[in-house]
Amino acid sequence: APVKAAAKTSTSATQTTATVDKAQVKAFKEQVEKHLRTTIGTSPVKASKLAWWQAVVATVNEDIFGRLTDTQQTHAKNDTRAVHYLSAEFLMGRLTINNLTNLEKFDVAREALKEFGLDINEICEEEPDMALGNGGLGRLAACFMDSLATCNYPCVGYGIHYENGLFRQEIRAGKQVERPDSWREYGCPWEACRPESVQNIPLGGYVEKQTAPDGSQCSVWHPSSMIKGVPWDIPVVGYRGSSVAILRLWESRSTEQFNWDVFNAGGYVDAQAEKSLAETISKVLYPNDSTEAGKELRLTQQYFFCACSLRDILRRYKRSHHNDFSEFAAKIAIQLNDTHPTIAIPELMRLLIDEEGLSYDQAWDITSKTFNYTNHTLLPEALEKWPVYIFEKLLPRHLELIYEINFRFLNGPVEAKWPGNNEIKSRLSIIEEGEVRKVRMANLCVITSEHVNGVAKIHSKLVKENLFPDYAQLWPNKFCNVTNGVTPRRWILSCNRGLAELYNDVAGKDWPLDLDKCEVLKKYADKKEYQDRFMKIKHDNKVALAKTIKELTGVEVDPNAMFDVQVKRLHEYKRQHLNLLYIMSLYKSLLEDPDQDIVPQVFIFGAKAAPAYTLAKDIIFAINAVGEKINNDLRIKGKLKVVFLPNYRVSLAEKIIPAADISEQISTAGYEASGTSNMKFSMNGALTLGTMDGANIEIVEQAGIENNFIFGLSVDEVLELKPRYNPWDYYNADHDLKAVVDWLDSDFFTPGQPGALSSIKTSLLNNGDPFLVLADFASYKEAHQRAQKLFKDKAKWARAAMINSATMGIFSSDRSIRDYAENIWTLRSQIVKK
Ligand code: T68
Repeated sequence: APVKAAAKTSTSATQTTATVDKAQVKAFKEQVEKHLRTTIGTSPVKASKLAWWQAVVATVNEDIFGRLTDTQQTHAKNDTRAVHYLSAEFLMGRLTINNLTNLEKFDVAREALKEFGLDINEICEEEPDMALGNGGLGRLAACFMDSLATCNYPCVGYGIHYENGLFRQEIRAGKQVERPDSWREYGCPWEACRPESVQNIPLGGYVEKQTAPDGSQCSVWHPSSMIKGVPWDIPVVGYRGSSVAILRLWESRSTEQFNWDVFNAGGYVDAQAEKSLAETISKVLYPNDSTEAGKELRLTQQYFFCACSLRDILRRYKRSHHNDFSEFAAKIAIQLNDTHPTIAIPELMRLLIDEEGLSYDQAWDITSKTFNYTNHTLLPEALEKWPVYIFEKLLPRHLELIYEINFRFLNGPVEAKWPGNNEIKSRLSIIEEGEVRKVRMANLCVITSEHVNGVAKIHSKLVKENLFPDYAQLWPNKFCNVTNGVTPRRWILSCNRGLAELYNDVAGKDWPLDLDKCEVLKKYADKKEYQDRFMKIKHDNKVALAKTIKELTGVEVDPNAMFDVQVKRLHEYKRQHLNLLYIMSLYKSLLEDPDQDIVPQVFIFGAKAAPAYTLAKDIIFAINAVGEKINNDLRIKGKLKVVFLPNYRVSLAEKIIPAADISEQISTAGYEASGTSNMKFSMNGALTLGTMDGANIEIVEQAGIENNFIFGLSVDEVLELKPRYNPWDYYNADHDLKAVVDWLDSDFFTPGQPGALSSIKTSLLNNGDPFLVLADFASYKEAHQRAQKLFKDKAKWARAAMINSATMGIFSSDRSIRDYAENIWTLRSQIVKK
């Protein structure tokens, strides 16, 4: 529908009062109108909001593509070393506000649209989220692209152009329902197709052994099919337009060979059917976070995007170095974002040996200097292992190379260090023996990579000491840490304009490039005037979120209440059910004494569960059922509300995080590799209520343990307790805990459906409570009491919130990227010439 002129300007939290240059506004306006007419084919009177958004993007793109060319010419001219970030996931979210912000055009665009009678925030709501990732790992890759561009590092991000990103979550009768997410149903105006860089990727078939005239053996792969990889480029603009990085995502298509040469029998109609097989490869993102599905299609996806990316890298390298590979490792660094792109290792070996004619030793020398691997989890169920039979079917030549790598490793360095020790050999082997033989992808990564890093100090220590202890003995210097970070451009500047203005005032305008500058706010943390301003910003954000909550759930919440937030994927180790048990106990105590003086609280959840993860889905249902009951219970006089916001995603996080008072980071110690929302919350002035896990430890190191609410068992205590843990002991010893756990078994929250929440109780008692929820319950409750007490003292709370926000400098992803560049990639930044 056309947008009515003079649309009301919303009182969104992203509003600023900065004055903007009139000439720039005029020029932007003219460009938008020009694009509306000549690119989109409509006019200001009849344009829909979608059309306006498209015209804005077209306007911004004019700016971006010029800078992209400058960037690429600079890098080509200098023949720079570059990093290639391989990731099966990039959770980019929306790009418009971020690109405008990075080009310092947001205020101009806002004013220009206002003159058309439009509200920029409403227009930008038209943009679908680019949700090509599950959670933290995918979002980290997106923040890293922003920092790579901002810090001017030559780079390319490589991934998969999924037709459907992570499912859209609907909540029906309290339950999660998954719906497809077609993020580019009407086209994505940011991306550019690059037909000149299409790749053909072989798959399947068999390997033939041939004897060369000199008597040496070689392998010839006869693939059974060919898939076409079509690249789509998404430019990522650095802050203040520094350089433009490219995210190149591969879409699978069928090739002529695929249809006719190989599957020759069928004729036209059959060939069309075959087409769908090739096109299935990039159809959908696997919605499993932290579990490994082991499906053939998933390995095909991994291989497909790695093979396309490596060919792309080789093509570019050969443009300046022809067939001389001696400089390859000096010019190319490849970072593997978890084990998902591991297949790139044997693929590079294969390309160098089979296609470029290098010897095995030459190929290995290059390959082992090129790759680095980042580990994101210690959970055993997430460590990828592929059955050998799947490799035999899809990638027989790669399997052969993996065997060769393994043979040389076990008989070389392992035999030298532990002569004749078969037990160690079987532990370190890439191949897991057993009924079904499997390829352990993490082992292949560690053996090949120059560096292996974890994503927070504690996690990196556990990677080295508990996950790969034997490898660490062999190569102690291979293991290192790079603590995660998040981009302050998206996670403060774009999503919290009020706070951004405060930092502009106290820290100058360069803080988005040097987040350490924000530390000056500490100086003002005791000053009432600044406390008031800080808390007014928070309050405005809470008012805006309350409006969103009302729109999305119908639940009315009071912005003066304490907003307690847990948003992240649903997983037992993240312990949303610990939070739920606490809410139930609070509710119980309010029912017992409705007049007690507690701080009014709103508990806010957002979480998607993997579609096959039944218990996770049961926990979502339980949160909704308990919330429904509590929100409608007049006896407690609105002192407690529980909301579950459906379809948690990047764009929703941008509304939630700036409005949080409490950030729930309550994983069982040792299980959350790092966490990254914990950093975003702190930056935006929330206090962490959390365990000593992942990056929480480093957050309180910066912000002070006294300014957060730390509880629960430590990593060492968990490791010590786990083998002798009995949840019944805790259940029987704590009346309150027993009462709430038993409550799950009644039909109090699910009238007429007794047992609807029992699976949670079963997991906690009969299935051993694998994540020690009951063991941490009492300590968790006590931490909440501390939080309540502090919240009542407005000045003290404001001070703690300000100190948290002010001390998050090291969690800028610019710092992470510089760590990678200096310690792992040995990469230098390049100033782009115009
Ligand atoms: C997350 N991992 C970690 N995995 O859980 C989190 N897994 O602690 C960390 O902060 C973050 O990575 C960034 O380092 C994930 O998000 C996945 O999404 C995933 C996806 C597919 C398969 C396995």
